[in-house]
Amino acid sequence: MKPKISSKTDRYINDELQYGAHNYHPLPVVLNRGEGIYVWDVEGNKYVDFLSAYSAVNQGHCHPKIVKALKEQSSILTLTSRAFHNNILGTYEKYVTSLFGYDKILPMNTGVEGGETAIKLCRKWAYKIKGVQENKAKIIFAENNFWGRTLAAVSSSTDPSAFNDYGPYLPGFDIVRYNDLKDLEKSLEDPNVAGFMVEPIQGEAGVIVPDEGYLEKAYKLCKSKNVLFIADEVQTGISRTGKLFCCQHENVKPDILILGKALSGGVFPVSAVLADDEIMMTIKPGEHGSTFGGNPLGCKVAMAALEVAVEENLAENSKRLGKIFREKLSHFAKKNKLIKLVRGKGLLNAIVINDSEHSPTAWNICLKLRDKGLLAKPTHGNIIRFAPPLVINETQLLSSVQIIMNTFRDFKT
Ligand code: IF1
Repeated sequence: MKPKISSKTDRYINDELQYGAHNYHPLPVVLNRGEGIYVWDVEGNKYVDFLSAYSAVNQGHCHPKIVKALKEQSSILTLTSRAFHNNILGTYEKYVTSLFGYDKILPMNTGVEGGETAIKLCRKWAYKIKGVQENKAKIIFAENNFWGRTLAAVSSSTDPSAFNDYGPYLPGFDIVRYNDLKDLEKSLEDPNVAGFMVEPIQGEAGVIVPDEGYLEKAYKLCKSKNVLFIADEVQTGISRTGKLFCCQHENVKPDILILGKALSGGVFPVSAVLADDEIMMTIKPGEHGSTFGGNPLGCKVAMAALEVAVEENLAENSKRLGKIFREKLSHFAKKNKLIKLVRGKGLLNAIVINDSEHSPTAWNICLKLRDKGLLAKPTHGNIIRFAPPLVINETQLLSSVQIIMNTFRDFKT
């Protein structure tokens, strides 16, 4: 059934077009409410959210426990800055470092600030501990990486739409092919290499899952050259792929772990960098930080969000239902020529469409999915990411899979 679209939807969209920067091209739907796996638009249409704000609402929209933490703390103390201590930060730091198994945490706000912090830590460690010559530290990234929109992030990008017209770029970055240990080994021969920063599964690139053992072997190669293994788990972390964080699938403990998005359940911008003392203590007082980093409100929200992930066994649910999702759709793909393949881990999955990456097919399929009550969005061109909140149950997943199959079955290119 086609959703009701009225002048109300158009009015909201037109206001954004008139008064807002045009730095996005959203699906034409105007949401005004979210609860659990569902969102509603201004016309009253209900949708199951299969994007989860790019894996930020793993705990479901407006999770009562997280909202309660936000409401309570917001009327007590929201922000002190780090000029003073507060009664929440240390408790939060103790909880998170114990949960993830690290000596220390450096609290930030957005995922990209987490990436920036990791790079600064890695460079500082290279000069102070590894003994790399000042300003010579190199950091390796994987082709098709995505870790945000800052100048450092776009300086390491291989996607012209991310870096075009934003030069001059930050030096000291090297690129290797993802999931290619030979390429990494060659790049690691440079004695100035300080770190290798990589997503355990490449999200924006189209949910690219590396070969079994890649992360562990990459980690060992880095250790053999005294290079830090930095895992960007902003999108794959917090139970999304079936473990608390994705590197755990291969028993890899990253030297630096970057978290964001669902660290706060999508309620408040909270990110974090975790590392052990040898690395973390290279940054001295006054050498890094941010106004909101470690604010009591964000810390309370993040503790509630992590407790939800643990108490509601979101990783187990993600692992079990993700398997069902891929099995059902891979079977369906055998008799639907529009689907090239289905891939993913846990409830981070994608369907690769049998069409050029410049074709509008993926976008048009997402419009049809919207008409059938499911929201998803293409990553690059011909790939549609499917990442529902991890609180989804089997019945809801199966009915969502049915919507996806019906949409592909009925789609006319
Ligand atoms: C947008 C993409 C996803 C991330 C990883 C760090 C960050 C992200 C692995 C930075 C952020 C977001 C950014 C958002 C859309 C979304 C996205 F499409 F852009 F690429 F998820 F795949 N590491 N990803 O995925 O975190 O600073 O945004 O909090 O910029 O449009 P952030």
